[in-house]
Amino acid sequence: MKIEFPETPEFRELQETMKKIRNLTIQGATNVAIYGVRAFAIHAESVPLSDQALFHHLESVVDQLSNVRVTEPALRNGLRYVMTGIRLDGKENAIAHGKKYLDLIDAAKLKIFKTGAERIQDGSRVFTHCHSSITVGIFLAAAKQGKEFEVINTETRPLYQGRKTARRLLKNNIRVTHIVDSAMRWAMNVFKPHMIFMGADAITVEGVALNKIGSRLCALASEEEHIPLYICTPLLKYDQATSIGRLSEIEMRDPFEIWAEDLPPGIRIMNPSFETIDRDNISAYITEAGLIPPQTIHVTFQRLYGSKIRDHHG
Ligand code: RUB
Repeated sequence: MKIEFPETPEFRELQETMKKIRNLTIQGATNVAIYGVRAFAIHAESVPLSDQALFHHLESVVDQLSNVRVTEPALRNGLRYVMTGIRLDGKENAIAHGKKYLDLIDAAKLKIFKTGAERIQDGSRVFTHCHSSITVGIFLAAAKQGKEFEVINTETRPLYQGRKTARRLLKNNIRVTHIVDSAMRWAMNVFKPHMIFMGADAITVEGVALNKIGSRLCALASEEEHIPLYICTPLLKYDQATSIGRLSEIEMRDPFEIWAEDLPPGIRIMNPSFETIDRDNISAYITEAGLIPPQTIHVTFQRLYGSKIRDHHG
């Protein structure tokens, strides 16, 4: 659905943000939430509408923004948070409400970086997949504490987000061994990493994590190699709709990301962006509430955010 109205600079900026989220210029669930909520709040505060027309318009924007990438509940939770604020005290405070949500993200990040860095010791080898700003933040925090450790990371086909991880770590003098995705199990067997740290896009009521495609293979290989796997994420990625029985949706991306030219006629290409990691493969979540078992996701989210963040379904 295309929203035709209104053509303000703030609305154009919002549309530009949506484009950047779609094409991964803005990448990773946390950044998607930060930039999406910020652009939405700025637009909401400036939009020249009131009463019913205002809410009708904003709800359609929330809908559109939430569907740019469907596996991103941290963005949806943030948009709901701002909408609740607007309903309570008007659009004039939309930016302030957006900022409060971003403050929740910032506070969560700091706690996660601290807890995650505790797990890393001198001489640790840590395996990771894709690019997660939260996981990278933990590595940087551990390096800042003077710990000497090594990261083994996948390139992450088809869009090579793993290169982003490798570059950031190298820039901060962290040793990196970079492998193709299909060498995951091999690398675990050869390098015997002490632990696996991965981010998440969504967390379900069962404690299942959704993360970049390849994450479940990584989890299965970790089981074979007896390597503990930690999901590093703010609980703000909890998909509240799963608690009323809905399934978390998995984004399917354009096939051209996999094979752009000289396609053999008749070929079918599938490009799922994410997949689930079974809770039985997750040793713990590293969250703003500390290390928590997958079974406690729902109650911990409720304890921390239950009164503040409700989506339609919560
Ligand atoms: C990125 C990805 C990341 C999570 C967590 O996928 O799967 O592991 O989003 O990221 P994509 P963060 O590149 O398709 O966005 O820790 O930054 O929230």
